Amino acid sequence: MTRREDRTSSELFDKFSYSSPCKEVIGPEAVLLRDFASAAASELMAAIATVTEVSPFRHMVTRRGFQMSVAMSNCGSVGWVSDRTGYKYAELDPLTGNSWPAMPESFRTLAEDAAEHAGFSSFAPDCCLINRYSPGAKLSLHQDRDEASFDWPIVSVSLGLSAVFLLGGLDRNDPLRRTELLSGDVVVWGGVSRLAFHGIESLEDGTHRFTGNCRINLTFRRAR
Ligand code: MD6
Ligand code: FE
Repeated sequence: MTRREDRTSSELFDKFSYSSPCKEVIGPEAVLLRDFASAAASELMAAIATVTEVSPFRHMVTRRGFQMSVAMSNCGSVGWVSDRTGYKYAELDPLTGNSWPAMPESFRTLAEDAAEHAGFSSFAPDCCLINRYSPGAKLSLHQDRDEASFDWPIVSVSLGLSAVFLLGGLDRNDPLRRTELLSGDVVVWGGVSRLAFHGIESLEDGTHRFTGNCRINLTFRRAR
């Protein structure tokens, strides 16, 4: 850890160059805001229940026909979906044939505040992908690259059971940094890390007061 006196003034003014108690740098322009969502967690859980009554969690299939271990839903003006034609953003929920539920205000406010806090101003997400991990579920190393522009950051909120987040570089073979994400933690990344490879290790068994035996992740993006 660099001592404050050791830093050059340009580093001090670089909003991404140093960690503070609640802001941990985990990569270039990638920060972990520990506990940022904890105060809102109950409200978020209630909103997740409301959204998923309308657009239920489901296991999507990949282009190759494999069923994903993570169950997913969405809210916002578009939703991220995967099927035998590939990955895309869709205005309608393929399961219900209706629009996705609107993004709850509690979701939007949290995502915009987190982005601002991390140094990305004016983030206006139009999609929130809701991921549900049961023990054994995982997300293989991937890039988030289905959005129209990579100029906007991604805000990722963890609730319930903890998980190990893997963050690499722009090349699939770059070394991975492992970070344990706990309930209430928020990861924000963009800029030079926007297309970094990342994933979630297989979820360990456990019980959490908010979610029971699962982890829920909210991933906010500007898709269009
Ligand atoms: C998850 N997150 O945390 C999966 N993508 O369950 C992601 O895939 C992700 O956390 C882009 C940016 C941040 C993320
Ligand atoms: Fe991702």
